[in-house]
Amino acid sequence: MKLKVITHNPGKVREYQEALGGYGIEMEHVNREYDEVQTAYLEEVVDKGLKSMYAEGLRDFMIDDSGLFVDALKGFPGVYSAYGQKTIGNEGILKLMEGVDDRAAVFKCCIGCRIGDETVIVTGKCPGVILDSARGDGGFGYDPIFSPDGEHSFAEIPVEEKNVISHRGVATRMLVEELRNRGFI
Ligand code: ITT
Ligand code: NA
Repeated sequence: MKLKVITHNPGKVREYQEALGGYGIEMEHVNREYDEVQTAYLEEVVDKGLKSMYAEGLRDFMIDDSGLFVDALKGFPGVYSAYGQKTIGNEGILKLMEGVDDRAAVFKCCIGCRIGDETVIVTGKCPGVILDSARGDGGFGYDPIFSPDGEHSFAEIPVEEKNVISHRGVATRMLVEELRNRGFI
């Protein structure tokens, strides 16, 4: 089966290929954007995105809206994570977190998939902490400042290891489960 991944982010496509390739799903990168509604919920962004692209005539595709939700920042950057990355970046988040004791944060990934007439939407989470400084040069986005165990950042571990625990890894396994239940794989 071939699934189009609608994203500007090749890092996501790499992670999906790594996670879903073994199930005979081939990912095809479609580098474009879709209308992202303004809302506090990733699920709503994904649901609306699926509908608008289906209306455009797209078939057998998936999107993922993800974000880093920092407790001490009341969930910021959250649904604004892409904007936060482009503007203040990792240095900006570290600055906002200077001297803050509560370092807790959670990465969330909502995947929406439309195959034939069926829609699957799942959300995976990965709790962790914001480090004091950026570490590692792997991964993408907020990976250097996020640590699932308080020690290593996501940018310091190989993608196969990140997939085992990451929000996207968790969401991907939920997606596989759903696709299996519905007989697609
Ligand atoms: P598309 O919307 O085109 O798919 P994007 O990178 O803008 O790509 P999101 O809106 O889903 O994707 O991502 C929100 C931000 O969160 C973005 O800046 C990413 O860099 C960051 N992000 C998402 N998943 C991440 C991960 O696994 N590790 C590090 N940062 C991540
Ligand atoms: Na997005």
